[in-house]
Amino acid sequence: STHFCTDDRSYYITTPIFYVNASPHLGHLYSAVIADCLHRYRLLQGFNSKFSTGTDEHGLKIQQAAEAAGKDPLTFCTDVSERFKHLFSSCNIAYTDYIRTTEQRHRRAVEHFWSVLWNKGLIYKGGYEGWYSTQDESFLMPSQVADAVDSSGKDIKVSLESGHKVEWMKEENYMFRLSAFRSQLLDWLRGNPRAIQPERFYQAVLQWLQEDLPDLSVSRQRSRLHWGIPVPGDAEQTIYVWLDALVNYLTVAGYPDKHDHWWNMAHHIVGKDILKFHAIYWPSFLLAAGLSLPKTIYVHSHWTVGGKKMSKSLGNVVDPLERSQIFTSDGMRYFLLRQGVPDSDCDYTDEKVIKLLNAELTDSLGGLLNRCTAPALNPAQVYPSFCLQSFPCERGGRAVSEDYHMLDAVKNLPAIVQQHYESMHIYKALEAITACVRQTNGFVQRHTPWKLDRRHTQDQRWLDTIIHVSLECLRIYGTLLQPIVPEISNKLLSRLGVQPGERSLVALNFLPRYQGMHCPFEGRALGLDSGVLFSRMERQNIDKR
Ligand code: ME8
Repeated sequence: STHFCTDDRSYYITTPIFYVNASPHLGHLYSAVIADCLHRYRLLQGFNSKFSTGTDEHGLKIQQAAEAAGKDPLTFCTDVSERFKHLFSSCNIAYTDYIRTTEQRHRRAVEHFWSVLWNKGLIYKGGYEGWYSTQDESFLMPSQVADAVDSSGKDIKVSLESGHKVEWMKEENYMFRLSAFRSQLLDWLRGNPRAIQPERFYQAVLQWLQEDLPDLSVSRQRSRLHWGIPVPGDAEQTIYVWLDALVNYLTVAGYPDKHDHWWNMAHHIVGKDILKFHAIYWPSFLLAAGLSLPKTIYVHSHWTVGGKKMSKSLGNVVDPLERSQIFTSDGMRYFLLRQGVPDSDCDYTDEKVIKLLNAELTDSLGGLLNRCTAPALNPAQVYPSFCLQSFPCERGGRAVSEDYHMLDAVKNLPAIVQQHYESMHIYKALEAITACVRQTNGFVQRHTPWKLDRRHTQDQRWLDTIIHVSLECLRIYGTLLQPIVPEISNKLLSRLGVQPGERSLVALNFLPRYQGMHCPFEGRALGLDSGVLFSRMERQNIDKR
């Protein structure tokens, strides 16, 4: 097997490295938010987690973009790379590593990697003739190309998959023996049915492997492509940008120096358009170099906008920085992870964001917190006592059967949420949390605590019990939501008086008093009131900005 497990408590998650030919768009933030969520989840479980992201700065596409901007390529790359960094810090993307392919450490890793393949005879000099898409930095088979007409009415050829223009290319260059790896790839996939998720994409890769797998051109003539890493020992050739880019995952792990620790724990997040590079080329390169394969490749679908593909020419590209300033970083994170389904494309509109955030963060979650902490119901501003006579394990107190259902649901929630996080079904985790928040609101609504009279002992005990149970539910929701909305969770947990050391996923221990056990929160003062949990969004206020 190519899988070695050295340390079960370590985790290494990556985003694709982003092309710097244009500014960050919504899809880039989406990739980063998914990885950030999984990274934060592992940290809360007590893992040692490494999270890397960065920028892909070489290749013909960047070379041309820099020329068009009239800038020297490195200055151009640095400017755009800084915009990605700025977006990520604005959206609380807590990466531990940021890599740029123009860094010296990366060049060293790529040169070493190339030499290993070369020395094993897996790269040879040959001639390449075929279609190339600069936009996709991708070689295409004749069957993947179609006729089209460009905006000036000229007949052109385009990639069937991306719609981007392709050009005929004929060059002397270096070829990688991709064809030699087909059966090893099939073995790997058949032996690891969870290696590519969701299932749909795993099946797609198996399908591709039924077709022809020709050798791959892995260099370009320097006269055509000067912006890249030269082939070691041949200054006339530049290494193909995808080989260069994929090695970034190894560079961050420490390659060519000691890298096993992280490399054996690698998980990749990728968009569906770059699956072939990650699920066919990359594992083949790794097999060729004698390295282990990634543990999982998580594939996500794309965001469309108003039903259309995002594109500069349509003018519908969503700027994630601007949107996160309007809706807040947590607002955008919540929306993307709640609405984004890995299996199929999702559509973005401001209206959907406003509706979702108002309903789930302002009304449902914020409303629940408000009710339980408002001075009218909680004048002492404490985590009140739980009274087992009012809410006994055996029926008979004031609780009704729906209340017992709710307790069951919240008790099971952490395990369900963790399962969903682990299979990258983050939207399902959020669906489950939302359903529980709704149930807790129903619980409060059903028992109308505002009608109880604190002067009567029985009422006062029941009232305190209702609040205690609700605060316990909120503590669970706040803790589980930390990977998704770190700022809101922090605000919520701080208001409940839950200390930073009490927020891990390991010892959640929901409602211990129900089992007659000690509850560390009972009787504790609430934290300071720092205002509403999440402000309501109004369409008019957004249009004005
Ligand atoms: O592909 N919705 O970089 P990139 C969601 N440099 N995600 C989208 C999207 C959309 N509309 N459009 C693009 C590259 N993405 C290479 C990666 S990794 C060794 C090299 C996603 O800037 C896309 O699927 O074009 C990919 O995962 C990521 O954005 C980066 O795209």
